Amino acid sequence: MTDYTDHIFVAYRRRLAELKASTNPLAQGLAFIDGQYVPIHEAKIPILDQGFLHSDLTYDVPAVWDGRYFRLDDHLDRFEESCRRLRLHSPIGRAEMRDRLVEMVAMSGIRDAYVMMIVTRGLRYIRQYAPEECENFCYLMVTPFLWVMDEERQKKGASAIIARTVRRIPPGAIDPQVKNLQWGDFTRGILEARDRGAMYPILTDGDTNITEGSGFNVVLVKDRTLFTPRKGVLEGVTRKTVLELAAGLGLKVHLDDVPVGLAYGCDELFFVTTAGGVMPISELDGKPVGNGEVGPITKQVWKAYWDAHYDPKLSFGINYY
Ligand code: PDG
Repeated sequence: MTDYTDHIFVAYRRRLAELKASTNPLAQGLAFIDGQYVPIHEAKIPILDQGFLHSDLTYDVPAVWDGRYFRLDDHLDRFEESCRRLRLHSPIGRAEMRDRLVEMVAMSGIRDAYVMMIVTRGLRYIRQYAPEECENFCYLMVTPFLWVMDEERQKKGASAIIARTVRRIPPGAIDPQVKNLQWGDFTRGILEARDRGAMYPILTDGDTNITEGSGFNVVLVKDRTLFTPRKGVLEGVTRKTVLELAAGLGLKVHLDDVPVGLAYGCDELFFVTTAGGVMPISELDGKPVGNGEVGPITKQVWKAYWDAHYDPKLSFGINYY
């Protein structure tokens, strides 16, 4: 029986099998640290880096799909803006970073990659913390593609909860538009989800609106309209892609506050992230979303999203060695 995801997953599984059989020593990934390329499993960070000691860093994650970089410049734009807001200065400039990110994928031979760029505050002794005095560090990383939701769950839809033991950290404390790894709230949300027999948490803003979940934006579908929060969330590139595709699918977009009550009454619900694409949710707080199956709009969006990876306006091919 064919499934709406098959045209993507069948070819992906073939490429994954080729990667597993590869004799390239970088096929499991590589990192760029302190001017050197190293195989991913040998890559280490210095313990005095404030990125580790204070989570004083920002990062971004673009992906490569079927040998093509997807929206790399959008990720670099967001990354530059995140660095600016935190007053971080990458020791390598944008053009060099871009070239290295392409080169690293080509060196690894990885056709479907999860790519990470991180700028940290840099080295400083434990309590002698003066952010303005640090020389910032840059780390780049390429690994095989990661799925926040596995194939089986993408076909059937997964379970989620709206967390009630934790809220999303407020923008006045940590700005969610700056991509960060301060996952304290998300981790509590994931633990609550497990306690309640579900996979994924959605966090609220503590004021009856939905924000986002542990590494993804949230989109609700009601009456052929996509609802997703305007503020208090990372402005995801996947979400941007989905919202751009919406008009072509005959869908309206509502970018504003999204009250929790709307989630309980929505027709369909899905999450979006680079590391997994469009992720259908079929159960919320123990009850079916819609009829409990992956809905028709989610399926259309899923297909349009993956097809967009071959659009030359959004992606470019990598010349592998
Ligand atoms: N919101 C948060 C908090 C995120 O971390 C991410 C991406 C998104 C939204 C979606 O943004 P975009 O569409 O630009 O990818 N997070 C992924 C997954 C992290 C994980 O480990 O689960 C990432 O950083 O790779």
